[in-house]
Amino acid sequence: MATLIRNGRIVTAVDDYVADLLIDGGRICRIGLDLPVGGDVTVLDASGLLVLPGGVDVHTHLDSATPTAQTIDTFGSGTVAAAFGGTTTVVDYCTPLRGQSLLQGLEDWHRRRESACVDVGAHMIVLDADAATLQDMKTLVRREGVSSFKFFLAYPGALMVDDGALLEAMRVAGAHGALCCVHAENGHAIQVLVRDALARGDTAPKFHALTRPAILEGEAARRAIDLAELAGAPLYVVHLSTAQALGAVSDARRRGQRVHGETCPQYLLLNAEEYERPGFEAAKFVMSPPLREPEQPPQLWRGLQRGDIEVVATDHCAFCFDEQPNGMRFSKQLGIGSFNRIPNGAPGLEERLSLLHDAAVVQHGMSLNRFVDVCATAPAKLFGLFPFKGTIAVGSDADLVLFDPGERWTVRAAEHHSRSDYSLFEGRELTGKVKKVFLRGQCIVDGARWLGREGGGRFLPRTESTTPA
Ligand code: DUC
Ligand code: ZN
Ligand code: ZN
Repeated sequence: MATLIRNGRIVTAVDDYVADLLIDGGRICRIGLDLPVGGDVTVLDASGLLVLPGGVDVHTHLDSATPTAQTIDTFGSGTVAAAFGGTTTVVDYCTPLRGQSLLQGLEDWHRRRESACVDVGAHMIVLDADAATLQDMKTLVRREGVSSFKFFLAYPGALMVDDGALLEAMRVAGAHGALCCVHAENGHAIQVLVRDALARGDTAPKFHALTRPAILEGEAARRAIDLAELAGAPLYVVHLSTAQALGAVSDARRRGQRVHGETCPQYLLLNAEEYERPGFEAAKFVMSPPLREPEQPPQLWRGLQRGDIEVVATDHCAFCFDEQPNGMRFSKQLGIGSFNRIPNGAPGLEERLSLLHDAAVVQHGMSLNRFVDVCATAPAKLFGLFPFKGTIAVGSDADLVLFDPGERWTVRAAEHHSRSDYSLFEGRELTGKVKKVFLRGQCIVDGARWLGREGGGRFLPRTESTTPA
């Protein structure tokens, strides 16, 4: 059944105009003024609403084992949250178990992602660089549609790769057109600071942040950038949270190196003052990198403004605060008495578009085009999904969001769709709300009503990045 969206204000990364849009067979098939309607077409009036491409969130950890706990959102629950927030494409990090091959890790990930309700792709986390791993990396790019890899410079003994392995794996990625993603924090140096803090009896959640200083993000980012240059590989630095790491990215870009920057709403909108909350409450904000001193977020805003930060993703890595009803395995309570056992991460998939619209467009004067770019188009291009995803054009997937730019609402965990029992942004008033969401032409969200289907999401095999240097 075809659908005609009438009179919406269509916004892409480059255009902003009022027109009608015809969806058929899951694709956008016509855009124009006063399009004629046949009898079998559902007509929807979108006057006063923005018509945006479905959001593309390229940084999530759904149903994933982390060094301290299991993330609480399954692909089912996490992608329902995504959909209600206007995100129709998720690229999730597949974490293989230690000792498991990358291909086996991907097979397990595919089993878990079957419940996805929006379209999903996978990045592969690489833990070492033995011959089998390097061979699997090539197979992943050529055969499995996994065209990006992530390396952790933090979490020694769990996820961290050493510099030699990083260089070797980056060489393979670079030679096969894959993008290298890096978590930039110096894991060994952090280990020393954590050991000293615990020895002093400094066990409260705020010591998580104090043992992961900004300088160690800057150091790791510079190191990763230098090694990527040596390896001839393009680099994408995830979740930038400091001027130090951003400076490394900006310097490299100025030299002409292919380095891209991502940040997340929490680093733009929150700061380390959250760690002063009483009792264990501060654990809600324990994530890596941590929230930073109040002088850092304005620097990230400047990085976003000048284009050195191209993507805003969520790093949705959700846990519960309370033990009940989902059990200790998913709970921040694991870290009572030792900050280094608090699961690292927080929910955020559902609020990204509205938070960014409110903070960037309404408060910081960002254009709607750039808003669409950082939330959908740039990530789709960088991660080999464009033009099927990330834009509104004839032939593109009909992943669309009808968005009311004037509606005010308040973030409440009690109303969100993640299985996490809290929100980093609880009580925040936002301007701009998702009204309807289409996934390949199917309306999956209509106001507060869920019309999607568990398993209705498809796997997205990805190609090389289409973003020029
Ligand atoms: N890094 C991430 O990218 N996500 C969750 C935790 C972490 O350290
Ligand atoms: Zn990370
Ligand atoms: Zn992450």
